[in-house]
Amino acid sequence: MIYGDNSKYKVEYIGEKFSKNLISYKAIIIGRYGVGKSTTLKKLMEKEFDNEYEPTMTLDIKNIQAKVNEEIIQFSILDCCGNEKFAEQTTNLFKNVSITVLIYAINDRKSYDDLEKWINILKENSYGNTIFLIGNKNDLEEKEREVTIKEGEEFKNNYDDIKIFMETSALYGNNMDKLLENIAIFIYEKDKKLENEVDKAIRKTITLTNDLTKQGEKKKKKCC
Ligand SMILES: Nc1nc2c(ncn2[C@@H]2O[C@H](COP(=O)(O)OP(=O)(O)O)[C@@H](O)[C@H]2O)c(=O)[nH]1
Ligand SMILES: [Mg+2]
Repeated sequence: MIYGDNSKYKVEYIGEKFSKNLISYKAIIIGRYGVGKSTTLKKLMEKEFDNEYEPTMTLDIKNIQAKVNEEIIQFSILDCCGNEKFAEQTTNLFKNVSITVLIYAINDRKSYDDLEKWINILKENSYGNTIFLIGNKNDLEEKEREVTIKEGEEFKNNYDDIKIFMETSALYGNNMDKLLENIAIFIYEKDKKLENEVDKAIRKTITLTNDLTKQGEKKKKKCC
């Protein structure tokens, strides 16, 4: 889907794992409070990795490895706080992010109206970041809907940085496999582009995931 046809990719999930010898790419989940960020991460992990998930009040980070076309890739997914103030204060979170999963809820107009604000925060604090736009809670009845699919598509079409738009239900799992697959494929393609070995070596030393884990533990900032 991300490159028109995902059938040329074979994606297998290895599981929750971190290896120092692989570049770790970073994905972050953001959006207004209550849109389903934590539920999305929970469902992604449950669905593909059969994990026990314990929700946490602090920043949640999952390190994931997958094989795409027989090549092992590694990425972390961060469940961030749905509060712009928190996001502004912790702008380090957005540094070196490869993918932002920006979520609104289809029954929450405010969460859709807030999207531009989030994009501005991202633009100010990250570079080369690709956005996957998600309209969550599409299991709800039509009468509860406050944002149409067309509006989601239109928003996506207005921003070059947004590569994907899809509606999901984190509660029931609709499109969760597609979301994870697209993250893995995007990371695989990005990894392939990093052909310059020097560039790779520099990036390896960044070991963002470690830094962030430490940071999260130190600060014990509360997440919404
Ligand atoms: N109907 C429906 N409810 C959802 C969905 N995803 C999350 N929720 C509910 O929305 C509320 C907020 O979800 P949560 O993941 O905590 O939102 P967060 O603040 O963005 O992390 C919870 O009561 C969830 O059960 C969904 O896809 N459909
Ligand atoms: Mg949450």
